[in-house]
Amino acid sequence: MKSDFLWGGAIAAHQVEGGYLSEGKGLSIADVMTAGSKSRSREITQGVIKEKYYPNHEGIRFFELYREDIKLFAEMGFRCLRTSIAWSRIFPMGDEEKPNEAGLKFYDDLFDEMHKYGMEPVITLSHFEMPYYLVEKYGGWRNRKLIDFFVRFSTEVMERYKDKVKFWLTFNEINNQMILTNNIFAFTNSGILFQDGEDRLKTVYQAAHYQFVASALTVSKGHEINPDFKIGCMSAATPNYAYSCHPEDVLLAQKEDRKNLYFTDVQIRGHYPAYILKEWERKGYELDITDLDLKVIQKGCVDYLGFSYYLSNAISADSTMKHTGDDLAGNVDAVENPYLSTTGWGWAIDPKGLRYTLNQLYDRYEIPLFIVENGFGYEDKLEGGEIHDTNRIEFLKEHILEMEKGIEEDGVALLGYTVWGCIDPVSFTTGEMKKRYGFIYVDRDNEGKGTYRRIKKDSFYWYKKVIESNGGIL
Ligand code: BGP
Repeated sequence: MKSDFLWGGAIAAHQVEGGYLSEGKGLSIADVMTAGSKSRSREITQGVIKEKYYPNHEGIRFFELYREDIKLFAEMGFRCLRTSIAWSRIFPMGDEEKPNEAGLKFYDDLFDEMHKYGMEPVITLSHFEMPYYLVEKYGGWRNRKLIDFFVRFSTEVMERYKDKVKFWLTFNEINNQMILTNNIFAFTNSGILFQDGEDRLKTVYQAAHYQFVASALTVSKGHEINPDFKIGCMSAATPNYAYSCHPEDVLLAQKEDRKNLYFTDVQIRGHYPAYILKEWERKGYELDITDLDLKVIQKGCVDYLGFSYYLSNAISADSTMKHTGDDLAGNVDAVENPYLSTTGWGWAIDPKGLRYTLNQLYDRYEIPLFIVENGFGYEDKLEGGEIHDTNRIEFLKEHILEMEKGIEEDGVALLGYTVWGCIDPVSFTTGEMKKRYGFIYVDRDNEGKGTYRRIKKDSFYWYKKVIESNGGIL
């Protein structure tokens, strides 16, 4: 492994910060989502309803405790920390002309704290936390005006932190919104609430187009602000395997892959791929895409591809098989993979899928990759004040091994690896606290009760050694 390989961890503002109205912050879309569970989806409410419980309001109080947490990350030897800037801390409503200075100051302090320990900030500009007002007033990313609001925000923060942040990501898991069977994804990606009977796919294609333009403008502006910036896109990489070698399964798996790859195709190659244009033609979609938009997209190609990797899917065209349907982890055409076990939340555990993904993406794009999320959600148990998370260690070890093969045997250019939820965050898909990912346990339960005390898990000491040995000792 190269000596500058960025080992670290990843979190997102809305899942850890709390302080949801502190220092002038406005409501974000994450602040109107209740807690769900494995079987019950999170509810999206109209504004904040007094009687309901919203786990992101408190998060894990990182807004207050970040100094202590960063110190713990530094103890593990993190070379970088990926987090996001909550848009609604900077522009509380989203459409203001002037930013909120107190919000800007918070991130100044946060980045200074990281640098104190030689930790490189890797910053996502939009991680499921746009200002809620933009949903109420403008309908979220349905509206072209969002491009200007986002670019105002991204320009403001890139200017402000031009000497503190080098690595940026534009939209987190931008491709998640293709999961149309569950309402939360279009909402968290794009602030879109579907109306009855609307053509959801068309709406999402339009919203994604505006985001491509906004992302490309951000990349171009960012390079003007500081030519050393590395600005990436961010995709949820879930490879789709054909369940069998039946050509129908193979073709369907390829079609499923394209639902993800189309996003990176546009952001990396700078134009819409033929298969998408054909699909729109077949469906009779006439989207609001101008010639100027296409030029902007062509000019603002990203510098690297950041991706999350948690699981793979097995795809079958056989309608008599049991499909996972609208499972949060799943895909309408996905079936159980008989060769893989799953996490308690039904996500297929597939370390080799990480190597497959690295190869698939690097072969296709030949630009640097960055694994900005990978992790194991598990209901950790405190035993006499300790947490023996051996299954998490096993999971990460297997994935890192495959990652190293991808670099050493296949020649993939990889910038770094950040473990998702390095300190237990609020789960994104379910809003639960008990779906834990961290090296550091946070004493808080699903109802928000607890001391918020931080406790090092066994994996904390293990990851410290991994980093110390630059991936040599796993
Ligand atoms: C990704 C998100 C993260 C994160 C992770 C784990 O989709 O980018 O925000 O939470 O998945 O998901 P969950 O928290 O639902 O287990």
